[in-house]
Amino acid sequence: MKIVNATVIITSPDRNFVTLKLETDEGIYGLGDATLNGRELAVASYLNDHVIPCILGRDPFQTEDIWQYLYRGAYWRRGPVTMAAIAAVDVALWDIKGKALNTPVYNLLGGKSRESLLVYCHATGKDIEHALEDVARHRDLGYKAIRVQSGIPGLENPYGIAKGPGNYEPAERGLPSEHAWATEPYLRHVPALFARIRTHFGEDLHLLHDCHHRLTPIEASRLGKELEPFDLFWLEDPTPAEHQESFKLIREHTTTPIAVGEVFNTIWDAHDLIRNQWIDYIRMSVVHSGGLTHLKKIADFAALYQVRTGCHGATDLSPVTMAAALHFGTAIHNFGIQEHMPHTAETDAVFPHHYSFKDGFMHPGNAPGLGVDLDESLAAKHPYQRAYLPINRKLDGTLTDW
Ligand code: EZ4
Ligand code: CO
Repeated sequence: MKIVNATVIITSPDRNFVTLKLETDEGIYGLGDATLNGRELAVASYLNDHVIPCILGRDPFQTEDIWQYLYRGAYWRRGPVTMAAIAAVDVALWDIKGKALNTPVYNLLGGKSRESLLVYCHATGKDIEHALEDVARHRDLGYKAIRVQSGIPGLENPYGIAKGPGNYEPAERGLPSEHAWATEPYLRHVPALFARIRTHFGEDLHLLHDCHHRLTPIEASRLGKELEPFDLFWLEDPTPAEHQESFKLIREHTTTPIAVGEVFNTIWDAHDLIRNQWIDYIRMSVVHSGGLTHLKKIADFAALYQVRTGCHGATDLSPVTMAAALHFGTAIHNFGIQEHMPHTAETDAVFPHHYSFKDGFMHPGNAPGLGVDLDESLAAKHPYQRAYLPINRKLDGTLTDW
């Protein structure tokens, strides 16, 4: 079998998605997600201008060799643009392989280690009362694990909070908006939020919280400690992780489990975090971490250190990535949890799929390959629209992490 055609399809049903379609001489095609929130066109160009000419004519079964060819052959290694482009090729190849062998991708990655995957959703509210209402709504939808974020007194529109009813979407069309951030009121507020949630909902719900990289290591240590009585499933992105050793300080101060990795691209971003057991969950995603070929190796490495997966699953990861993550999580031994931020009906219509949600768990479906398709004529009706994530500044104007 040979790859004979490759197309990059950009669509924006409600937000931007970049998809690679690889076609073979036997009529089988595969899909890979190449979406990089706010930098979509850079990955599209990387694929169109630099990758596609090199892979035409190759054997789509050679997932390992093609991965190494794109990673080592580029000379310039790593980085989100490169790794998203490699992921798109890799995932499309696994999709082709599954379809050619008439089996779901999870069977190619080790077969079923479980029947379905525990997922967590996002509950948000402009204040504690509204956050409690949103937790109740998600619990009633069947979720067993809920990430909770709430507005902070004195801060308008902090990142991670839905602006109104309906699905939350962090990317905004147009140029980036800017929001104020202050750590002191945040640190005072979050323990109160979780105290109220536990009083209200009892001990059974798994509760998670995302700090969006906004704390220093010692601030994160304090927060982790103060949250211990509320038994969090994890505290996510407590501090930026470019300097991996920052997590040592947090680890020495708190037993609240720590998750990180949604912005990582390769194993080298997590190597120290994992081998020193400074984290409990590695959140790298299929699309931003070089595809299934690389993420499988990362999961196997993490397993040696009792670190489990908690793959990023926000709406900026397309249904192709959600399908790939579910096949992956079905097969690996050290699966922990999967993030689930449901796509809108418009996005689901562009990407018809076989995966499903029921009673707090997701299942990849049993269709050959990934079990996700792209309606190209519908996709063409939704052209790209410039969009960015918001920017955060401290009250004095200093730019901060988010
Ligand atoms: O900010 O996906 O855990 N989920 C998150 C997401 C990320 C966005 C960035 O593109 O933190 O909402
Ligand atoms: Co996050």
